Amino acid sequence: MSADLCVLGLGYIGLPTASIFATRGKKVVGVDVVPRVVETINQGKIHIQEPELDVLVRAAVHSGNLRASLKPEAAATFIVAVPTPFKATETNPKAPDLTYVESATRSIAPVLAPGNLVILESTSPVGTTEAMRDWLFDEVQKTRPDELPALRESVLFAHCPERILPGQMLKELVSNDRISGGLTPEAAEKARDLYRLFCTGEIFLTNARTAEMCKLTENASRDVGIAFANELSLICDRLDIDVWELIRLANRHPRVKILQPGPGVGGHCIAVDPWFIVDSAPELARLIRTAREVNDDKPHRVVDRVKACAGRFKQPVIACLGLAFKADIDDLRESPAVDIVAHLAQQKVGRILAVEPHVRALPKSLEGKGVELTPLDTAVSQADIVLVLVNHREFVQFNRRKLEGKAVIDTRGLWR
Ligand code: SAJ
Repeated sequence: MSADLCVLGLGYIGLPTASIFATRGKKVVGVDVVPRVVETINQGKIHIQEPELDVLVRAAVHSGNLRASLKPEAAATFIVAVPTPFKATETNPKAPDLTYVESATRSIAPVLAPGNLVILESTSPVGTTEAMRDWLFDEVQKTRPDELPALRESVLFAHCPERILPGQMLKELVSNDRISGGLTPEAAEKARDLYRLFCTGEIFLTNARTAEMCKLTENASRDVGIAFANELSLICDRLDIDVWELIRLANRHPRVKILQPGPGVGGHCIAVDPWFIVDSAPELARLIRTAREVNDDKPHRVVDRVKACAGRFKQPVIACLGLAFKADIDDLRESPAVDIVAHLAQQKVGRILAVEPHVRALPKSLEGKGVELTPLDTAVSQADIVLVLVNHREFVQFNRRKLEGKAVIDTRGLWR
């Protein structure tokens, strides 16, 4: 008997999605191209970190409803949740890379059956759901041409982007509103009915292109907001104004809600997705592009500031508080904090003590550079300069008296 669902890509989105469907009674086959991932999940374990995900995956696998595999299997619905990074091309250094979506989509062709629903969850440039349909039917044409008319007639396509916040994924997976954008109204409705199984938020119907743009717009909007705050922080440094106090006061206006400055924008979404809009309409997306540039520039500004401060000491010891891309998570990938520490080490600005309570070892990019992973108290007591890069709870609660006599560069406004 074929499965109810086949989920392609068992990463941060695919794995929780596959697991939650399985715990709600759907027969799910999860597909990943990495054998280690498949083996780990089949043992009821996880290869990524997210609060409570281990419990959910264990329950899903032990119920017998979730099984991982290296190849897609026949199912009523296929959900594609693979990465959509960017790549440099001749004309665009930040062009979307749809290689994974294309190969996952083509891999469905041998098991595709009439009436199937194919859903794209990956954050994608406008037009990707249509491209997905074309790739899939192109593959069918090459391998099962006789069956193409029946499949063309009946297979449905929709885009239902995820919106979950790393660190709160399982809660948001259930409670967030969703968008279901179909290539046809019937596809949008069918996808909505499927997600209703676990989604307690509202599910809004639209077309696929609007759904694609909506997801990109959400992250671009946050990026532009953060860029505004980051730009303010630079202006305030120049004008000798405390940016945190400024924002707190400005936000007392009933219609102003400024976000918080930081050392830059990390993570796998906000620093990537706005480029998909820029790529689609380069001459129109001026503000969105500039926001990206402002946020990408921020880590360099932090490094310059530390260098200027370090010049005051003979052999400066710099305690760098936090490596994660944001507070209270252990995810160090695409983290501006890691970049800043790497630059400081590379430029030999001083002895670098990195404090990251959420990890046991330094990431590969910092190995062999003389960076020392150090407990918070030790690092601060030895430091001339304390550089705050992440607002982890442990740092917020730190006894500020221990900072006396130290130069503090606080990119997160932690101790205001
Ligand atoms: N940041 C600031 N200042 C702020 C807010 C965030 O500097 O005021 C920084 C964070 O420190 C971090 C980066 O921005 O480095 C991104 O963090 P985030 O919490 O804003 O977002 P992500 O990347 O963890 O998750 C985002 C979310 N999108 C929105 O809030 C619009 C999430 O809902 C999406 O599902 C996710 O992207 C995604 O997968 O696209």
